[in-house]
Amino acid sequence: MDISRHLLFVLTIVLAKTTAGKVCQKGWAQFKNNCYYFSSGDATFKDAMISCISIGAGLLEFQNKIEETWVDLQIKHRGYTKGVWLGYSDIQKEGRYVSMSNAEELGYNNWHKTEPNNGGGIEHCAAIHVQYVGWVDVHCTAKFNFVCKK
Ligand SMILES: [Ca+2]
Repeated sequence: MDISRHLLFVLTIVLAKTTAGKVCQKGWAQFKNNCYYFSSGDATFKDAMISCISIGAGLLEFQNKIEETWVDLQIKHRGYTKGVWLGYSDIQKEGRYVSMSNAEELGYNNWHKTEPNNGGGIEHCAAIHVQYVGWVDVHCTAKFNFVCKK
């Protein structure tokens, strides 16, 4: 293959990849440019985090309300009854919640009106509580469902 044909070939592949966008693997749901894995069982915050890392993803963190609304619809249909872990923790400094992915303070947040309240002085992990509107902080060894995002 001469050089111009070779370049055309490469360009075609690059274009095809860009225009096709991201396609999620089997077992993952897609929303815009991200893929989401919804757990079938529950786990502690640490085990949920490890599970997500082991499949090349991270615990769920939200960019905005639209994304949270989509996830909320998914978890309602999956019949999650307790909660869903979020990749946020204040274990380094009480009351300062940061993202597990970059240790930065949250941009978008949706805390329940009385949360985070560090109940009993032992709540350092964030979750969506299915029965509340908004997020709560809870004990990190609680067992919740989780969503991995990549
Ligand atoms: Ca709490």
